[in-house]
Amino acid sequence: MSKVVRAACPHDCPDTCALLVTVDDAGRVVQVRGDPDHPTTAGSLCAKVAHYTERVYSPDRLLHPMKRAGPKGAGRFERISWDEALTTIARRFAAICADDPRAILPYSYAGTMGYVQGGSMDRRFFHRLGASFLERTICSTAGTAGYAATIGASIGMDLEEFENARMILIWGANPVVSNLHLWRRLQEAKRRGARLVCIDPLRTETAEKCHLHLAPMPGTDGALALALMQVLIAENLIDRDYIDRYTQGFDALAERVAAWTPARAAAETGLAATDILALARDYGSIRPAAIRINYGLQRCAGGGNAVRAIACLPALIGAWREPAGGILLSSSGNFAVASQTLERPDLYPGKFPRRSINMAAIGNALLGDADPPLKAICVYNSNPLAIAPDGERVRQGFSREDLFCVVLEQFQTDTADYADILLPATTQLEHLDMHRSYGHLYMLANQPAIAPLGEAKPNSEIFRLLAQRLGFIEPCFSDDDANIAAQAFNPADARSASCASLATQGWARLNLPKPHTPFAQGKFATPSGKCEFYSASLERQGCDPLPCYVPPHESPRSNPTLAQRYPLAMISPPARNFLNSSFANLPRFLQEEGRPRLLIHPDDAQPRGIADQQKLRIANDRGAFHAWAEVTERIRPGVVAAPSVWWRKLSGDGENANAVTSQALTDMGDGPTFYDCLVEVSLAT
Ligand SMILES: Nc1nc2c(c(=O)[nH]1)N[C@H]1C(S)=C(S)[C@@H](COP(=O)(O)OP(=O)(O)OC[C@H]3O[C@@H](n4cnc5c(=O)[nH]c(N)nc54)[C@H](O)[C@@H]3O)O[C@H]1N2
Ligand SMILES: Nc1nc2c(c(=O)[nH]1)N[C@H]1C(S)=C(S)[C@@H](COP(=O)(O)OP(=O)(O)OC[C@H]3O[C@@H](n4cnc5c(=O)[nH]c(N)nc54)[C@H](O)[C@@H]3O)O[C@H]1N2
Ligand SMILES: [Mo]
Repeated sequence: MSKVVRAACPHDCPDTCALLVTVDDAGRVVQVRGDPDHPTTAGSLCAKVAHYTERVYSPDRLLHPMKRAGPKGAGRFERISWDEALTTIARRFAAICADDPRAILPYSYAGTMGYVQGGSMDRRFFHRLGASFLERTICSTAGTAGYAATIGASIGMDLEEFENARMILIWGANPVVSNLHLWRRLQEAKRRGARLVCIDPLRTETAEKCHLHLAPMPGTDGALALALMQVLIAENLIDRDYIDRYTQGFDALAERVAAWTPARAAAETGLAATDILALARDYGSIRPAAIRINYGLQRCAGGGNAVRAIACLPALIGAWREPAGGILLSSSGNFAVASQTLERPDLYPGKFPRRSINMAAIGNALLGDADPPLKAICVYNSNPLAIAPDGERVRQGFSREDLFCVVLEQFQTDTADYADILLPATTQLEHLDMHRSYGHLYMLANQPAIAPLGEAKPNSEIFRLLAQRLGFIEPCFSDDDANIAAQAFNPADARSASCASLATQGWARLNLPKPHTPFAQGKFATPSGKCEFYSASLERQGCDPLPCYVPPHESPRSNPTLAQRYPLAMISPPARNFLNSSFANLPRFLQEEGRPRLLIHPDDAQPRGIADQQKLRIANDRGAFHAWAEVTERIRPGVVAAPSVWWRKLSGDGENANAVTSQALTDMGDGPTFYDCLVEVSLAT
């Protein structure tokens, strides 16, 4: 008899789908499908996860512990036992700790977003060890900080309400590719007569289906937002009553934006002033008005302030009064995650002051920026050799002979090639986990459907075993996965009231009213409880109390000298068939993507003698990579786009788009600036 197991998609995507996994009598998964009853998933999956069995049963899965048997990076390994692997790691870590444990760094991100496999036993282990803390900045911290300055927390519109909006701004977001289950709602809104506007330097699959597409230069969204506010205020398209009751600092904001005429913003953004004016008038008059922003727009110098400014818009027009009005960046702040219990930062021994390393500058940290220097790195749930900026520095850092490198992986990634000890990790169908979402309002439980393949172990188990080897006797190190899962959501918090039913039902909506209109009566999560146009707490930290425009580090306008040599602004947004660098090694998805591409406008291609499908070299002072030309008007002039993230070793010349991206950080949140990157493009020789 086959059985159906309730699971959750673990990947770094706002949709966090509820899965139904069918297992046959022989204990083999035969189908993974979307739960038809889950309101967001609604029975459909993206093309990647619909073929999940190809990932789980891939012949390329790592199934045994291994140690390096060749030079770093060569990818030559020999099989060892778990005992040898764990003993080696424990011995090396203990030796480093005798001196200063901060020389050890965990490096992890969202390969799985589950709390059991990515936010509990691992953290407990490194905290107790006294290792360096990792600032997990690689994706969203700029936008999160900017949003929090205005709204107070990662709380916004309910995704399920978008279909009722009549004016929708899709801003730095490409839901057709990266948020499919929102896209369904947006199409429904369109059918019901909503006006859809997309703001993106690239005419994406999403932009193509909107009524209007505005293509600004990357990193200039802050200027656009300030100009929209200028028009709204100047033309009195604002909700004075909402502003008076529920916001703080309106007069100061009005003064700040007064000079930001559409003409001024046009010069910064490369948009037409008339388009900016028309957009402001539409946004100020059509109700309900919803904004979907995504992290695409905050990967540049001014990313924090751009999000901060955009987040002011709904309060100005009183959009929050209606459930289908407001803005959504992330829903993660709605969940009562018991992070202290899960992660136990209190276990830090305290012999040395805490030291943090920013994962977005890992190249520099490994090459001497860190004091005390790093002697060991333990990578799990991440593939820094492919995804971290300034790839050549990252490669040099991981090539250090004196660096002890442990990697927990499902596949032989670019990073795995640099491991001294490589440990096989289970996939979501083989382990237990507990999830929240950053797009919708449901908690999800993931039950293991099958036994681990080969000798693979869950991350949680690997860190539990390492804790034993290092003699950590605190009771939290004997928690099994079910114990940890039960600790994930704080049961004392009213919002998690439904979490008791999670294990059996697979998912549960947070105990929030439906419809959910979080800020209809103010109650923002800021210190003042109001929507803070003006932030006194940022002022106290020496920051600008009002949203401002921070130009890109690298753009023809902000850095004309650099632009003489490198005139084109490069973005490297998600490729549809990859999820960051996950899935980018599996035949089906590689076949779909074809080969690394660079989208370039005919006006930029022609003077460089570039024709469609020719092999290109994309370069700046940091490095170079190769891709094949797609000459198209879908990308605006002055900008090129390299759909990402390719594995380096599968990219032909061993380099991907991160060869040219920089380790410079954002204005708020210390985030990476992947899309703030000048390059020159030429025909490959
Ligand atoms: N298929 C797929 N889905 C994914 C991912 C994936 O790699 N593949 N990644 C997941 C992850 S990690 C995340 S963080 C989320 C969100 O993923 P994001 O990386 O935010 O990606 P998108 O939502 O695709 O939106 C990015 C869009 O912003 C545009 N953009 C780039 N620079 C700018 C700019 O300066 N201004 C404006 N207005 N737009 C700009 C890009 O052209 C792109 O179309 O998606 C998740 N979902
Ligand atoms: N140029 C460029 N670079 C980018 C981006 C971009 O748009 N352009 N996007 C950035 C963004 S938004 C993000 S979030 C980062 C993402 O960067 P990462 O979080 O590093 O994401 P992935 O590249 O998907 O790598 C995740 C790895 O975790 C592994 N994994 C999955 N589940 C498990 C598990 O249970 N156990 C273990 N041990 N391993 C597991 C997968 O096999 C995979 O190799 O990349 C960033 N890099
Ligand atoms: Mo991300």
